[in-house]
Amino acid sequence: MKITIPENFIIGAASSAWQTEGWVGKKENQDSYLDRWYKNEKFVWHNGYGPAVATNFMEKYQDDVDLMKEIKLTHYRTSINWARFFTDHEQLIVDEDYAQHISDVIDALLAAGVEPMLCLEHYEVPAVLSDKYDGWSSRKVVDLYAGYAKIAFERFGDRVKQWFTFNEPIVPQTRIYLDAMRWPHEQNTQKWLLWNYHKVLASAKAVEIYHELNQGGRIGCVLNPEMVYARSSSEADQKAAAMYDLFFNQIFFTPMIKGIYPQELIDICQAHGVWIETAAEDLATIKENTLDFLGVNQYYPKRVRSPKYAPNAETPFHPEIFYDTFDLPGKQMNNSRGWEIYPQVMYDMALYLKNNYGNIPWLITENGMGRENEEQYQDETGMVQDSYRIDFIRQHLRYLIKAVEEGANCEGYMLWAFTDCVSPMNAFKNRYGLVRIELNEERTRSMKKSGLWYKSIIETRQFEVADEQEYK
Ligand code: BGP
Repeated sequence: MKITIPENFIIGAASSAWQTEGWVGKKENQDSYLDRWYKNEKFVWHNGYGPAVATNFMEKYQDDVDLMKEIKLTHYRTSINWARFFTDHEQLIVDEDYAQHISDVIDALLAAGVEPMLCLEHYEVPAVLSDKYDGWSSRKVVDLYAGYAKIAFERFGDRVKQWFTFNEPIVPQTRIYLDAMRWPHEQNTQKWLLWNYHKVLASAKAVEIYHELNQGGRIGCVLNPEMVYARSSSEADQKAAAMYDLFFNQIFFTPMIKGIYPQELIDICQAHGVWIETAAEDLATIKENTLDFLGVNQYYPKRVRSPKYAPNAETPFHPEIFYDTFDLPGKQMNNSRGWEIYPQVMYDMALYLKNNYGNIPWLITENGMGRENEEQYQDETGMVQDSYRIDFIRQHLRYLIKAVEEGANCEGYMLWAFTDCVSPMNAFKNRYGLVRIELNEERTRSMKKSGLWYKSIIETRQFEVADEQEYK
């Protein structure tokens, strides 16, 4: 079947600063939280690769921009590395070398006909602020972030018209404080809520500042809601899905889009003694500064059932007392990443936003397929014949476009990622790019088959898709 891409629907690609840049030119006090984690627990990073070299985008960005031009890419999202943007993170003294790099990247993109979209934080919180203030535990960090946002808008807002306050703001504290699986291994549900809240507040402050500057663009936030599916229609399973949605989706959607916190969330957290103190003035900032648009990272469905066992009273409160993860028999898998493949998430998420959040304008800011050992698919010319990635994109795009045809306000699809890049812990294990990166000293780039296919859909605004797809 032939699918036509709607007019003005963006077909873009994404990445982030810390996952590409590398440390060339990085100064002593410019570690981000990620850099610090890499230094402290290198053994958890696949084969020892990490942010230190990454793809060496600092020195090689023009190569990437040339390849973007070659496939006629029109939009590219990356982030500013907050930790590298200042030489003094409290006095807000800008690192002019790094700021010049960002400016050069923006100019190079624009010269190639690629619109830059910038995110202010893709987990790059400065480690000096983690040390001194315990990161997002502190209200002070919210104000420092707001100061940073203002300077970034002032410096680059003339050329950058689409901004994001955060990428997946729920993720670090969920891994660190809710699930305690990352350094520094502290389980603390209340701190998880505090970090969530401070990021919502920081985002609202950035929105406020951006609007005051009146630069003629728009500002959103990249969230990673999980489309939740209950195992069955039973009341208990439905409740499990609703609770998961409340604790992991509504917790950001509702304050950022509607300006308020869901009362049910507050009530449950209060009943379990983990709710946080909130100042009336800050709640007013959240209320008055909702997002202009939304970025949605969407990779896989979340399937839940009602819990099999009663909670252990000695275990600290965790929302998982309301659900167990459900393993659907026969599901299709991306075994490299361990994620289920279910392209209908695109359609279902689009309708969820339409029905629950006033059909706010949004776009897919990430979706993609990380695959291990891609060298086995290199042909005699060295090109990776990644047909599985093309099939994956086709099916996801098809469901997204179906939702657009039914009135969803989705403005585009941005693939993760333009080039292969570093993942937290998995490093270069799973490759996501349209462009392959060799792990040699030069970090040589080469176009994959999917890159050429992407070019063809950008040019023709059409693609073929099979009714059924198996992902091999
Ligand atoms: C998203 C992140 C990206 C990227 C992607 C792929 O959650 O925003 O930074 O890493 O996931 O996931 P992973 O790298 O864990 O395979």
